[in-house]
Amino acid sequence: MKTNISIIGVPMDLGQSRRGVDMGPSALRYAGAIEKLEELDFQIIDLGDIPINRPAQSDLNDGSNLKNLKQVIEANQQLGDMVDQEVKKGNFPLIFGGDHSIAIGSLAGVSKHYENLGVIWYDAHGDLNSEETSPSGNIHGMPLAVSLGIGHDNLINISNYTPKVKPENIVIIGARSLDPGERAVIRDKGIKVFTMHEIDRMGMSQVMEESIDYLKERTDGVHLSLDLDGIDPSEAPGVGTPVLGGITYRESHLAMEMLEESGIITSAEFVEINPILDEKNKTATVAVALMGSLFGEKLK
Ligand code: B3U
Ligand code: MN
Ligand code: MN
Repeated sequence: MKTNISIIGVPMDLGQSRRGVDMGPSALRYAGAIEKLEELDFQIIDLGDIPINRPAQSDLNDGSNLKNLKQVIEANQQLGDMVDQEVKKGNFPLIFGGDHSIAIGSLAGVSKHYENLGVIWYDAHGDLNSEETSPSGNIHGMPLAVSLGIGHDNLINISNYTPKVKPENIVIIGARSLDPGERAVIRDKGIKVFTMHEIDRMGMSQVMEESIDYLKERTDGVHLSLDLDGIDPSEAPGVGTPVLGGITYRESHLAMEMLEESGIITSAEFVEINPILDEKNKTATVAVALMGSLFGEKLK
């Protein structure tokens, strides 16, 4: 029997500097995410959106270089608790972002249920910065580092344990914009990365085959963290930090279909959709189409 899917919206744009990603959950719902999953015969439990506190003037200079640290911690703690509850009930958590800082809470909620949680980080970026290496102070550039236990104490200890993932259980796919500090983390920790170079050389089919084999060997569950800026901005323009030369829509469908066939994915999130920067909700529409493939929509 198929598992139930629990949807949690996180309308947060505080992990970065361009307003508008907080409308991501609405854009995904408007693009028909719920209907698509219902068509595929899943029981959908829509838990609505988490309330996000906007920073008060007095929070803006709290001495930290991390933007909106307090609100990002509060939101992720709440998300972590909700995700934890859903996994306990045997439901598949599907999180609608929000900026990518929400992955901190998703992983906090999911990871305690697995010995060796795997993570697929589908993204133009590594999101492996810390306060020291970040060029921006934006926490959405840090969630993978935080989940490895690298970063501000209050971020890495959300849900009261750290680390959430081991470096050898991570696969990054689609990277093409990595800061020097992020490259150092990748090198030092030995994280598996398929950059655009490998996708071009090997083809998405082989990239996914290798990723799936690699994760199957060593993990007992896999969280898919899909940042829409992994996809080329010509096809997913509604993102805050577009990077040319990205993964195509077709390659992404293939990737999702192969993940579905493999049966390894146990939780997922779709993040960084900014409807203000989008063209007629194109990016949310792409995300919903990819959800279709991830959850088993077949052409025949
Ligand atoms: N690496 C840069 C830029 C960035 C990260 N994630 C996104 N942009 N979306 C940073 O600010 O950490
Ligand atoms: Mn990201
Ligand atoms: Mn990104």
